[in-house]
Amino acid sequence: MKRISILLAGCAALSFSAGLASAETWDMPLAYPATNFHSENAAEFAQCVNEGTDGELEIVTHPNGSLFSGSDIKRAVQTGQAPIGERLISAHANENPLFGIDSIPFLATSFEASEKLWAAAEDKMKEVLESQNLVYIYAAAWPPQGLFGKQEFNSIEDLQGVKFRAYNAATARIAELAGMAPVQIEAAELSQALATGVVDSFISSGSTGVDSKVWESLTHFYDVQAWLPRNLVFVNKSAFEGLDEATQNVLLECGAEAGTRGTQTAEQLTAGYLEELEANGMTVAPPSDQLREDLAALGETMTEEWIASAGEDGAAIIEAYRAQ
Ligand code: PCA
Repeated sequence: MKRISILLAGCAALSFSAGLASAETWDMPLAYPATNFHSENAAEFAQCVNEGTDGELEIVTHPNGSLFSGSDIKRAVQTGQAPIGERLISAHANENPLFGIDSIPFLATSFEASEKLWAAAEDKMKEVLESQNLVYIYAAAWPPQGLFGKQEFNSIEDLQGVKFRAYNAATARIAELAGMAPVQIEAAELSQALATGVVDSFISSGSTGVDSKVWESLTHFYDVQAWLPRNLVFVNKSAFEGLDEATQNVLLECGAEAGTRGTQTAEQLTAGYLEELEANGMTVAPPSDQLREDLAALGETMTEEWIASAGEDGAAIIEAYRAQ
């Protein structure tokens, strides 16, 4: 009896491994909620890959930091714990200043400018990622970044002492320069941090404002349009190299489409997010001249700091961007 069950178990194991050899499933951690446009775009990308490979490579997205928290996604993909993932790349500017190129205040403030900046930076970005065991698949922009709060901010003076949520080195540096106390918080924890008073201000897009229903805690949104950060999708290099060429090409082609589609969607949705903030009772306004001037001065300081930290490669990208 015992022998028979061992034999049966052996057969089951054999047929199971034969199935796996022909089709693979990749879990794809995402940091933002399922209904966020980046997450929806990633799901569409996954479907494109599933269809393009006739189900040979199935990508399953896991939104809202459910598989890995946002801050752990990049490392998870680098080390092969996850084969593919999406991450706000500027959150890793401490590893390489190049990752922060999309978050230099007031360097590229429109979708058009953001596309130009990215075009100037993309090759170098691919190179740096490759040196970290990652293959670049696509990047998509967030809507322009504005300032959220629960009081009027008419100048940088009004920011003094405010508890400020940061999501990368640039937002932490802004806090520091403006005399605020920065706390690093992932978007998935933002509502809670606002509700419990851990923070009461932050810089982000209307998209994240809506995702986090910030009107439950905050009252003001200043449409500063400071920069347009990007989410990047990358694959573990060994996982990528383990695929046949046709499958690699499907990933890259679906990725190219997803990058274009993601940024276009961000642009189409930008105004609607601000309307939604307003419809939920928030004051949505452009910054006062004084606040704009104060933030612009801070942006100049940070641009200089970035160029100094990013060396020749950084300077070359800025030059190429400005020459376009
Ligand atoms: N939302 C993300 C990053 C940029 C954005 O608009 C966030 O706040 O975490």
